Amino acid sequence: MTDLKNKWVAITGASSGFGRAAAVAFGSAGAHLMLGARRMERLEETARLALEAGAASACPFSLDVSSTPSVEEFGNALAQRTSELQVLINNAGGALGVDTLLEGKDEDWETMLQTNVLGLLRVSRRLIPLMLRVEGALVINVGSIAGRIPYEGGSVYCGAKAAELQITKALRLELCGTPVRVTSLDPGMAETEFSLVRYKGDAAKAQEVYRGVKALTAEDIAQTMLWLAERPAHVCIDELVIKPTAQAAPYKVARK
Ligand code: NDP
Ligand code: 8X3
Repeated sequence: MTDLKNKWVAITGASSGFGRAAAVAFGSAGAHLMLGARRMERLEETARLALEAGAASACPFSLDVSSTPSVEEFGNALAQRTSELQVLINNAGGALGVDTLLEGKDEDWETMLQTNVLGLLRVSRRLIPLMLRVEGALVINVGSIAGRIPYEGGSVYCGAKAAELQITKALRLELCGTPVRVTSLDPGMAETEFSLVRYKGDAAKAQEVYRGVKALTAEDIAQTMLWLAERPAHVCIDELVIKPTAQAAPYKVARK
C-alpha cells in the first residue's frame, strides 16, 4: 500500500464536486494539498474542510486551467513548497449546453476544449516533472463514460473526454520506465454541480438529470481516487469506469 501521509497531492477543480471531495479524502489520509480553481472563496472552504479531515496542509491557489500563465503560476507555487509531487488529479472541467452540433455555440465549444483537454495538457506539462522520481506517483485524469459512448447533444463534451482518454493512454506509454502511474478515471452520472453548469444555472433542468435514480456521489469518486493512489507502487490501474448501478450506459438509466 502506498502511504500518503505528508505526501503532496495537487487537485484541479477543487472548489466543488469531485475535486472538493477528493481534497477531504486525501486530507483524511494526512496529505499536503495544493488546491486549484477559479472561485477562491469556495476553494478556501475546501481547504478548511480538508484541514478538518486531517490534511497536513492545504493551499488554496487561484487557477484557471484555460490560461497557460495561470497554470505556470500554480506550478511555480507548488514547486516552491515541494520538489516531489505524489498525486496529480486533473479534474477541472465539465460540459456546457446540450446543443446538437448544428446548434453549437463557439464559446461553449471553446470552454469545453480549453478545460477538459488543453487545461489537462497544460497542468500535466507543468506538474509531472515534479513526479518523475517519486515512487508510486500517480496521475489521475478524470474522463467520463461520455468519452467512450457518444450521445446526441454531447458531441463536443464526448469528443473532449475521448481526447482525454487517448491523451492518458499516450502519457501512460511515454511515462513507462518512470515510477509514475497514470489512470483514466471515467465516471458515469454523479450528482455534483456538473448539470447545473451544463444547463447554465437552470436548477430544474439540472435536477431532472438525477430524477428517480441513485446517482454516484462526489464522495464515491473521491474514495475511488484515494484507492487508486493507495495501491502498491507496482500496481497501475490504467482505466477505471464507474457508474451508478442503475446506469448501464449514458442513456440506459433505470428510474423509479
Ligand atoms: P463540478 O461542476 O462540481 O466541478 C467542476 C470543477 O471544475 C469546479 O471546481 C470548477 O471550479 C472547476 N473548473 C471549471 N473550469 C475551470 C477552469 N477553467 N480552471 C480551473 N478550474 C475549473 O463538477 P464535477 O465535480 O462533477 O466535475 C469534475 C470533473 O468530472 C469534470 O472534468 C467533469 O467533466 C467530470 N465528470 C463529471 C461527471 C458527473 O456526472 N458529475 C461524470 C463524469 C465526469 P471553478 O468554477 O471554481 O473554477
Ligand atoms: C458526465 C457523464 O453521461 O452525463 O461526464 O455525460 S454524462
